[in-house]
Amino acid sequence: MNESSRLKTTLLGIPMKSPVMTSSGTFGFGEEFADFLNLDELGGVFVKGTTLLPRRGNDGVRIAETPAGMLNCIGLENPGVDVFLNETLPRIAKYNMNIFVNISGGSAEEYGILAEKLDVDGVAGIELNVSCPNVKDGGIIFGTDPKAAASVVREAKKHTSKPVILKLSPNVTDITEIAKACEDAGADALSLINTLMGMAIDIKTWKPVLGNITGGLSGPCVKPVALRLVWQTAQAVNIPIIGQGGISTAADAIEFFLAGASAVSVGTANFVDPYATTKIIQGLDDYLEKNNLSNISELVGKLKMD
Ligand code: ORO
Repeated sequence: MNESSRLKTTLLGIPMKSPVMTSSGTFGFGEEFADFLNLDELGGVFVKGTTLLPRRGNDGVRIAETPAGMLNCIGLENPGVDVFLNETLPRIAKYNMNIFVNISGGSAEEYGILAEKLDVDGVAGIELNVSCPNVKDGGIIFGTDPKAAASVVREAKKHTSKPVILKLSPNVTDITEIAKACEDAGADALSLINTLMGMAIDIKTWKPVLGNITGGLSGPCVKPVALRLVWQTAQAVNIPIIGQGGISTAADAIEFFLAGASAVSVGTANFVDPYATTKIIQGLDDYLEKNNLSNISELVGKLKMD
C-alpha cells in the first residue's frame, strides 16, 4: 500500500492519502473493489448516481464498446436515496474511504431535498450531476445553462453543510460560462468531464446499437477533450477541479495536474483493470520521486507555455 507523503493532499478541507479518486458509475459503491485494492489509499470514491426515488434505468442495450472507449446509456439506475442511506452507507462505512455521493434531480428543489437528506455523518461531500446525457427529466438540462446550473448550486448549498461539487458536461459550447456561474453561486469544486454524447449503429440491422439511441462516450478516446476542458476551466475559476475523462495511467493523470486539476478521478479504466487506481497511485509517486518533487501540489497548473 502506498503511504507516501508525496501524494498526501487536502481537498475541500478533507485530508486525503492521494489525489486519485474514482468516478461515479464506474466503481459501484466502492465495496465491489474491496477485494482488489486498499480503498483508503484513494482520495475518495464518487458512488453511483443517486436519485430521490428508485430508478430502473433505460431499457435495452446499455453498453457498447468503441475503439478506445465505451458508450453507456444506463439511465441512472439506482435504488434511491433512502436505500442508500439506510442500507448502503452503513455497510460501506467500514472501508475508511471518503464517500462522495453523486446526485441527480428533476428540479432545483429536488437537488435541495437530496442534499439535505445526505447531510449526514459518513458522507464527505456531494457531487451534483448536472451532466447525465441519458435521462430526459433533469441532469444535463441544468448543466447546459449557466442560470439553471447556478440555481441548482444555490438550492443544494442552502440545504447542506457538506462541500458541493458540480459535475460538468463537455456537451456545451463554452464550459467556462457554466463553471463561472457555479463558482459564483457557491460551488466548492468542479468535476469535469462527464461523458460526451455519442451513438453507434449496427450495420447488419441498420438500427442504433443502444436502447436509448444515444449514449455517453468515455475512455481513452475522450482524454484530449477532457484535458482541454480542464485546462480552459482552470484559467476561468479559482475553485479546485477534479479532472477526469479517459485517465488510465499515471502519465495521463500527470497531464491533468499540469493542466490545473487539483485531483484526478479514474472512471472507465476501472472496467478494464480493477487495479488501475493502485497502478496510477504508484506511478505518480515514482514520477514525483524521480523528478525530485516533494508533493503532488508542485505539479498543479504548472503547464509551461514557453
Ligand atoms: N451515464 C453517464 O455517462 N453519465 C452519467 O452521469 C450518468 C450515466 C447513466 O446513468 O446513464
